[in-house]
Amino acid sequence: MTIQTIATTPFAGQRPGTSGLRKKVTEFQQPGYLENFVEAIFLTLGDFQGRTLVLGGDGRYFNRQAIQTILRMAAAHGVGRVLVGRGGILSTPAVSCVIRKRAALGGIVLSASHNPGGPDGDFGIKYNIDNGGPAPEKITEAIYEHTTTLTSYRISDAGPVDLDQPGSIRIEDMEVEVIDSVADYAELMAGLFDFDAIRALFARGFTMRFDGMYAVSGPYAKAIIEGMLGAPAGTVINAEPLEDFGGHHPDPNPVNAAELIALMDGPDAPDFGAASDGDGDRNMIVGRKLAVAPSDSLAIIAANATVAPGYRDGIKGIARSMPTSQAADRVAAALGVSCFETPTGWKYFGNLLDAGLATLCGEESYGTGSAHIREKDGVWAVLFWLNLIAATGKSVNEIVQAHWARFGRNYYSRHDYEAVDAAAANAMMDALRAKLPSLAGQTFGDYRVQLADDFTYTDPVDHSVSARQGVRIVMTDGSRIVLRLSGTGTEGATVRLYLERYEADPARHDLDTQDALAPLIAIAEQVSALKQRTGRAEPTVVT
Ligand code: VG1
Ligand code: CO
Repeated sequence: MTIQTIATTPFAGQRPGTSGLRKKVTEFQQPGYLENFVEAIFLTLGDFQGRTLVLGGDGRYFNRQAIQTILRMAAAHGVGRVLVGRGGILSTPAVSCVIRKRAALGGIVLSASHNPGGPDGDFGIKYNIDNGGPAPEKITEAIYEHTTTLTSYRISDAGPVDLDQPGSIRIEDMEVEVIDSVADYAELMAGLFDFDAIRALFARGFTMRFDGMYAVSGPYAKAIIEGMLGAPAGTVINAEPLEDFGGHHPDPNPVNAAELIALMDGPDAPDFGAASDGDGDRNMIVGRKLAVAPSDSLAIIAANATVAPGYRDGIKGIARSMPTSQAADRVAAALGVSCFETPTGWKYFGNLLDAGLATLCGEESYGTGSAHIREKDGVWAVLFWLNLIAATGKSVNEIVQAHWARFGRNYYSRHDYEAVDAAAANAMMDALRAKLPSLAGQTFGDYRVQLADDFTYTDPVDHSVSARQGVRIVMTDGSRIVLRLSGTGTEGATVRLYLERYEADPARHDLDTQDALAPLIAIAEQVSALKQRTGRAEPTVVT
């Protein structure tokens, strides 16, 4: 085994987005592309000699190959030990859990999350720091700077490691330990939730369907829900991670998890439905004929947190991304705790969680989580709901309706315009930004604009400032229109339009969401000319 220094030249465009570097697999397959980015991570890390790194991914195409390359590079750089998930499999929340539990220096997550996989699909790589969370912007920017100047990378010429064989082997002076992908994570969950109560619930005949979407959460859900909690075999479906996710979009929303939604709408619906995404950090909660809005799920978890043993002492605060509905704000006010509003992306929650300012976090994009790790966590959210159902004896629908009756309902929807022309999307956002100063005070039908700005976040802990995080048009009644460009896509630009309207009156809590939001949808088009500028008559996906 020898360590080699290989000459290379920079690739343009290796700046991490909302959640790491995401590109087409074919781009990652270019010689040196992955190596350059990994070299840039090592150049950024500083003192990692002899330390431990965690490594794993969602099992998508190129996962195993990337792991072999990263192991050989880690060995060449003097890393002490790498903990790698068996078969190369670790969900994003499991990486976060293992980093924290084993006091690792950090970890590398290989995933493009909800983006499709396979040879023509997407791949991604992300660095997580020692708190278990995504690297903050100052680190991702430093990594990016290195990608623009590096001239070589170092790699061992050692042969491949058998990723399917648990145990330890060495590459150069580095130890590679192939660990059980699920064990540490399952143990953490067992300490947070009332597994006895959930076991009793299943023993009473409660029925559930968890759709793993052929992605990474399948093995976790199977081991925990069927294995530890005694749900009947077949409760977890599509549980085996496939390199192309069975050709599907591993995104747990009513559009992409259509099969689960059809089941929950039909005569054979189980009591509870749930799904998770490519890398296991998202979740969708479904009752009979009811897909719970992720923003509502966050609010409901917060309002009921103390039913779960891990949160029995109450929560310190809630944090939500700016486009996420304000349903959680109402719960925070009722509980007398703070509610923080951050830019989109889990990395902005890290400081709040580390400082003990927030316990629960959530995003409208089917992401919920807590201070137990530093990533959003799909299986965790599903287990919380199971615990809640077991503790209250109520159905998903009853829980949601009771919540709206108490706090009011925040009607909420997101319209995505995917793979539109990037220049047109940028021009639309620029024109909208230019208009913002004139919008405040203007009246549109029943709505009057109270505030119109491009969201700037100042982190309350380290005071770092993140500007241009999304245009928000806030009405005097709290209704909102938010527009931003996605930072996870790999084709053209994706415009996201977020719409929210508050309704206090229980007599108006069963409106169709799109109908309830229709006036705001029209105002959004009027001020942004989104359809006209992108040449799209309709959004690609409505959630
Ligand atoms: C999207 C979501 C965001 C989420 C991010 C990563 O980002 O909107 O809320 O944190 O994906 O999720 P964007 O920039 O495309 O809007 V995951 O599950 O893909 O890691
Ligand atoms: Co994800």
